[in-house]
Amino acid sequence: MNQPNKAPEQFDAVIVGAGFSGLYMLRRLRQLGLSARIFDSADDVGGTWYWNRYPGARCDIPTTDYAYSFDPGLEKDWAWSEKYATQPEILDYLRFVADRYGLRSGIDFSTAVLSARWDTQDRLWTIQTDRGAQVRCRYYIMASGCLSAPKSPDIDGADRFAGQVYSTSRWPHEGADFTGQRVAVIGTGSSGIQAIPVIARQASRLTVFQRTPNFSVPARNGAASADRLKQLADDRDAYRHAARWSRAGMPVEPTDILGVTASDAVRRERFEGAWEQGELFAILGIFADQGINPASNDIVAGLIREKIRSAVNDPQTAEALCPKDHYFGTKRPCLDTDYFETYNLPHVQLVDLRSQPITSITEHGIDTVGESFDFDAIVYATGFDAMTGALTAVAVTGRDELSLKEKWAAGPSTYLGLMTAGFPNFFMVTGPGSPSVLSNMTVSIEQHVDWIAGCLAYLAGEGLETIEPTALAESGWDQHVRDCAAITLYPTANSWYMGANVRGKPQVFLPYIGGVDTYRRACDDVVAQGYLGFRLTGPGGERCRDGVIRSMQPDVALVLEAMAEMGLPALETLSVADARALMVASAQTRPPAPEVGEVTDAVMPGPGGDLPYRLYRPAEPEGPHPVVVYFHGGGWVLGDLDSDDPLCRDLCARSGTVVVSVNYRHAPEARFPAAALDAFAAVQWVHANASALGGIGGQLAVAGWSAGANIAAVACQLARDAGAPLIAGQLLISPVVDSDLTRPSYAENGDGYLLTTALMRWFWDHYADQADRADVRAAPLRGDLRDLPPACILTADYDPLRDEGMAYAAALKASGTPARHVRARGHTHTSITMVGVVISGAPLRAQLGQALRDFFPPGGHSSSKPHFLA
Ligand code: NA7
Repeated sequence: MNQPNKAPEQFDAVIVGAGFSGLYMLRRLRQLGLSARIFDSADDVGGTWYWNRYPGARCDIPTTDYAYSFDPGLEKDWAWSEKYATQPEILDYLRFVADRYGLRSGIDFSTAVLSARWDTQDRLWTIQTDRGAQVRCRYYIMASGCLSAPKSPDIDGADRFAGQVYSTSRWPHEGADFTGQRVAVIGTGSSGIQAIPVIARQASRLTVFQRTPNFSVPARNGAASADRLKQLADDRDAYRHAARWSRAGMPVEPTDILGVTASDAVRRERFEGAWEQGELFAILGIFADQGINPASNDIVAGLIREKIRSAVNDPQTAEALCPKDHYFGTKRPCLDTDYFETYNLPHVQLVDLRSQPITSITEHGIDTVGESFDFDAIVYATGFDAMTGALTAVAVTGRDELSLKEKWAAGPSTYLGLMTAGFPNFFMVTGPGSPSVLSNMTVSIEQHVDWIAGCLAYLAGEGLETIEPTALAESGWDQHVRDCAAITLYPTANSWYMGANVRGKPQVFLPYIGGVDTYRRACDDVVAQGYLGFRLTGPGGERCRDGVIRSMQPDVALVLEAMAEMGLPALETLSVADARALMVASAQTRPPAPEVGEVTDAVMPGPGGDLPYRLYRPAEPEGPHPVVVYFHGGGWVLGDLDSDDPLCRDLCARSGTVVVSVNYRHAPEARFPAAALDAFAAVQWVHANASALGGIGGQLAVAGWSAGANIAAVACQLARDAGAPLIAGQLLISPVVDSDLTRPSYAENGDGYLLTTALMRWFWDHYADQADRADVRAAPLRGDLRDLPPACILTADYDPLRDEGMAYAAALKASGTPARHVRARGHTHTSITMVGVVISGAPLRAQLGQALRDFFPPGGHSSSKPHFLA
């Protein structure tokens, strides 16, 4: 208890947790000359390795990599005995570290932090522990682990069982002897899968209660990989550097082989190689697309199921052990030693809770539907309230009485997974929104600790006292975390990554899946930009450079990076012929385009000669269909029927319309207004021949991308002026609608996003004389916008043409023409068209497909008012 009148002890920082994170944090703070104290409820160091002492407990990242790298001397003085060290060995290592750096003197063991409260006046945290002591600190750091708050098993009658009860995450220090006992294990995650084969060696009968079968790979434990040891011996620094800048915190070279396009032989060879290696990041990285493409994932999952079936003798048990309800990797896969083979032992039985659920736990054992079991011991391997459980277990109260639990009621919200708005000077090591559990934890921990230490050093150096993220920066990061997850298969699983294992927990994808390297770059960029998105205060005043660190869609950013690496010449520096050849060559590397019912090439008459066209007919519903006349992009200079083929297929499949893609005349051979006149002629011809094309008479819309959208918009104006044909709608994707290259979006996005200001100028120069550029057939924004077909206009954030597209939507509306604006958030001019490559474009293309459908009221003739505006 605090002595009356005795002021609470004060530190620069209080750290919760004496595991990998807390120990290194304490060392770093001491190096900065800051006073710091760790509180830990355990009576020794170790964190997760203190508590999880169940039989068979090991790390599932090779120990060469699952270790600190901050001190080469430490690495020299510690040698791991195995590829995957056991829990006792890892605990010994952490004890060794604590002693080596004299950290124990800074730790209060057997002391749990109950609450932490921010005092706005004093700019200090008040920490209350279960020992009665209160301490105050400037910085409050939760180094409490991602998987440290055990989840309640949530099973009826759990407190009635009279036998021995064990939990893998709170294993007794004296161990457990199951010799001759009838033992139940509930749960088949990593803990269960590691413990089951070991418990089976002692128990007289072992019954495993499995809710969800899990993918598991043989760990092939033994000596550490000779190759890795050699790499470390040869150049430790290079190895550690590569790990820090890798996707997952281990120096694994990512593949660019796609599962969907690889031959059977390559698939098998890569799979068997990873299976033999016995490492998680190997099996998770067999194909570049296995985490995002269901078909690719199915290949890996299918091969693992083959292995399970061949390991387990009883076909029914094997089938029950085969995971089929989630994509491989979307729940944490496991590494095991003889797990599946254990089910071949006569005294081991699997109970599949999906077909035989538990009704209750009884005094003697477990009752399931149709069967009762008696046990001497029950082992719960039921997992954790992951990532947020330990953080919200402490009553953290920030500014304005804001409680962390309340703030996160709908899911956690953080800036970089490091801090959260409303809680000044409150840091999380590997918090939600950081790579953490998807990475090699030790690498992520060191990065977070180093970032926090760097931040505190900066504050001290600048005479600042508080740091807190802004609401804008935080919501931007949350959005980025969601965007990264959305392009993967991960959110489809009922996993603890999603919070789905804890009843009532909001289901959001908790970790950052963009990669350790990408994440580290974001953290570094925040610092380099003067702590972008943070509000810093101190006696010297307040400073804040507000902003969002990442707002581009992650797959768009990857495409840009990949293209930059290819070092292709800028199109406008090439001759027209070479630019066209480059476009054709790059189209050849595209993934397979979506299937449609039928594709036919033909020609139609045009004002300057025949115009080639390609007709896409949907597989369903049965025709006739409404018809969409589509014009490809390419600045009136480039592009052809192939260039926009994937997009046409996609639009056709999504909208259920016949799409007629027309190859109009190109500049410089045929300059303005040839393309526009061809477009209008094509619309007239398709209208006149709709039935022969399998279309519904009178149900005609136009669509186009970029310069193709320019001539589509012009065709609508010409048709209106001519009084025919009646066009039901215009879908304009990132349209060119004006020749003014001075709008802000040109200044913001004119360089670096493929369509550049220089390229746009090159296009205009080839297409139209200066005098013609104000002509409404070149710049439809300058035309009369009344009585035009309803429009759907997509604009992309990172597009020089963004502002003119938005201006067109606004001007149409102002003129009484119905117009819907679709914002392609985080996209570039081209990314939306990259079907099968830029996955984040799919929901937008779904909106475009729906817009086309909406132009045509179901079962009726087109009216001037589309469905979505009715
Ligand atoms: P996990 O991976 O969350 O596994 C918990 C297991 O317990 C999992 O199979 C659960 O099935 C099962 N479970 C949880 N509650 C129940 C109930 N009520 N009834 C039956 N089965 C239940 O935790 P681990 O400790 O194994 O591993 C955690 C991480 O530690 C691991 O990923 C490594 O990173 C290290 P479910 O899948 O939810 O249906």
